[in-house]
Amino acid sequence: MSVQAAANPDALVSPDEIRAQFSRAMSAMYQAEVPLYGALLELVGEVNAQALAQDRQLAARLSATGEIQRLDMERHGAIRLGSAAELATMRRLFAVMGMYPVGYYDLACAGVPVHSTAFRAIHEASLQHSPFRVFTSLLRLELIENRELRELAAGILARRNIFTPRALQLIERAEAAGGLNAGEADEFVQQALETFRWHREGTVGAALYQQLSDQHRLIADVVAFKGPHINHLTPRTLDIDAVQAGMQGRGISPKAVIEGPPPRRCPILLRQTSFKALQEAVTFVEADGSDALGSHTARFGEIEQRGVALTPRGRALYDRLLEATRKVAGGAPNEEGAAAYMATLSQQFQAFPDDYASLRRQGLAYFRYFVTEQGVAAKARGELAQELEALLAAGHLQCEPLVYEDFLPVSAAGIFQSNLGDNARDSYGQSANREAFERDLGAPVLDELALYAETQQRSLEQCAEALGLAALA
Ligand code: OOG
Ligand code: NI
Repeated sequence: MSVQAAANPDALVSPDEIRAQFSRAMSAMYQAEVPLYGALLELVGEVNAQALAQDRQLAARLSATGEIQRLDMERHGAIRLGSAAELATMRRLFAVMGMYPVGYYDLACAGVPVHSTAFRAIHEASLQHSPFRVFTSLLRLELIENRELRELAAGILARRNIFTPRALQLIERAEAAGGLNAGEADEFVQQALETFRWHREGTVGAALYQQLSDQHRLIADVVAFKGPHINHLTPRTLDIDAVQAGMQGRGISPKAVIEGPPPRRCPILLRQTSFKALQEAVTFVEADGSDALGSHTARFGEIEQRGVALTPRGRALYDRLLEATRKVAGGAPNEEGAAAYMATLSQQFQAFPDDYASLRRQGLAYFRYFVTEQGVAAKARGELAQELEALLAAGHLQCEPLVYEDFLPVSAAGIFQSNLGDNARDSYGQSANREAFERDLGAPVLDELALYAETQQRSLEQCAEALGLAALA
């Protein structure tokens, strides 16, 4: 309990603190549920320590932005929801922890019948406190062709309740009171955790499970279970190639291809790789109450390396080069084509500048600006440069890459597919439907590019103020 809470038990706990607490509780639960996740955390910890020891520049950069302190607590999770009502309540649950829906991801075009958003903190100070995020997908039952099965699935989903009654009460309490006190926050974290827990017992019989799974494995994963079990938690590494190489040595076998951009000196956006979903024993419950043993594969492990956030211009270049790579490679990468794919990817991305100065000058990436000691001294001497470029050149200001906090649709599709086996299909056609998603969510999703631009702008304003200068642009 904090000093403040001890003095006044009614004082509200900050949503950032509730999120940090929840993120720790979630990680502990998942380590107990999936021991391989614990092994992965260990490996990532070792690789990160080594990367920092070997690259002093990297260490200095991460210290300047504060990322070094959040590195060990950095993780994202993913869940899949079954109905509009579940999504709308989930939005309210995450809001208690200061997490808001950012971005819209259409996965149907890549053959996965869901669309998604990412719940996360949106201000740099909150992200610094806890960067925890959850990639949240909503199943699109309307994409199931078989009408009878579609209606059956909708009926099953309508009858389940994925939130505990006390969690719902505490959400209402937080909304009415503007937050939760320390006692309520503790209880909220425990109650919210229940929604993401793995349940061994299915909600349907073995035959119906098979039928759902034959339509799409993901449909069975959502419809045949009591709740949206967390399906992976992903730590952040500073060297994904080293972790990928180290995984085999620990009996973890990763997918063949790392999603996202190729290895670079200056990492951009996000690179991700996963290990295959585990086959887990489940119990199916028949209509007559008898049960049958079966198995289900859903939960997996993933690691990621985050790089600088790109501007709309940088993102357009990224999308173009990725598409060109896939064209040359003849589609999404598979196991046999992995090496050739990576070679093509690296070749295509030679067109993407790989030093921070060019990324900044060409308006391809976002940065944060900081006043240096020389800047403070120059101000005291009255010798301060006045313009941004001159301030940077004189060493009065320093800039650091702004880290990408979101996801990538093509990568996400690759992660989904690596866990769906051979019955994955090509596409559900052009069926992105952001309006429907926002209607179901009960709110618009935020534009991630606007958030990065705001953070960059705030850092410029802080520098101008600290140096007593007119606005910097
Ligand atoms: C989510 C897959 C996408 C990512 O990090 O892009 C993902 C899921 O399997 O539910 O995890
Ligand atoms: Ni993920």
